[in-house]
Amino acid sequence: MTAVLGLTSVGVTALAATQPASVTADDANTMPYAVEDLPNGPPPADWAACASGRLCLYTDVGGQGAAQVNGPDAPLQSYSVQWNDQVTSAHNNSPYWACMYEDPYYGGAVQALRPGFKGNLAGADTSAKLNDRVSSHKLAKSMAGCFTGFERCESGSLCLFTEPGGRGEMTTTRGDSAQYGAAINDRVVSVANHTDRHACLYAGANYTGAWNDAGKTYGTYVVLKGDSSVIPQPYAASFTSHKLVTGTSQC
Ligand SMILES: [Ca+2]
Repeated sequence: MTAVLGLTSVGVTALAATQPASVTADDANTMPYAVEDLPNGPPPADWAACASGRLCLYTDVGGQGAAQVNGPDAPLQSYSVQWNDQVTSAHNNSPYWACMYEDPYYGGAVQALRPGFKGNLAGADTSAKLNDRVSSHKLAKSMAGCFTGFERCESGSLCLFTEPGGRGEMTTTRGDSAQYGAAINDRVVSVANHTDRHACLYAGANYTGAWNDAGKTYGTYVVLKGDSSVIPQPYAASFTSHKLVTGTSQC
C-alpha cells in the first residue's frame, strides 16, 4: 500500500427524500483549512490507524489501500488526479457529518456519512453511494449542512451557483454585470447575496428581459441583501445580467 498525501474527504450521498427544503450557511460547519500531514512512519494499515477527531479515506475496501487523513475542519473542494474518483472506504472518526460529493465544488450527488461511520461507501446506509466517484468533500455540523455550500460566499460578495443550495461552481462578484460569460449565463440556480445592497437579476443582457409567471410579467428577480435563495422556476437557469441597488425600486 502506498502512503497518501494530506488530503481530506468523506462520503455523502444525495438524500433527495430527506433533504431539507431550505438550508442555510448556518447549517454548515466550515472552518479554516487545516489539512493534516500523515504522521511519520508507515501509512495506516487499517481502521485502527484513524486517530480521534480525524476523517480518514481509503482507496480500497475495509480501510485498506492508500489513505488520506484529514483534520476535523478541512474541506477539499477539488481532489487531485491521484484522489479523484478513488475513495472506496472511510472512517469518520470526527464528531461531524462527512459530506462526500460526486463532483468538484460540492457538486453532484451527495453521500453523507454520520459521525463515527466506518465502512465502505458502497455499503453505507445512505441513499447515494459514491464508491470510486467522490471528487470533493467537507465536514458539517449536521446532515443538512451537507446539502448547502452557501457558507463559501464571503461577506461583501454576491455569489452565483450552478447547483441548488449554494453547491457546484461558484462565481463571486462585488459589482454589476451587464452580460454574464458562458460559464454562468443561463446556469445560475442559487444565489447568496452577502453584499450590503439588494441584487436585481435579469433574463437578458443590460438589465432587460422578462418572465411570465402565473399570468403576470416580471422584469427582475430580487435577492435581498443578506439572503440566500434557491431560484424557483421560471427564473432558474435564465439569468444573464444583474445589478446591485440600495432600494428595489432601482431595479
Ligand atoms: Ca467524481
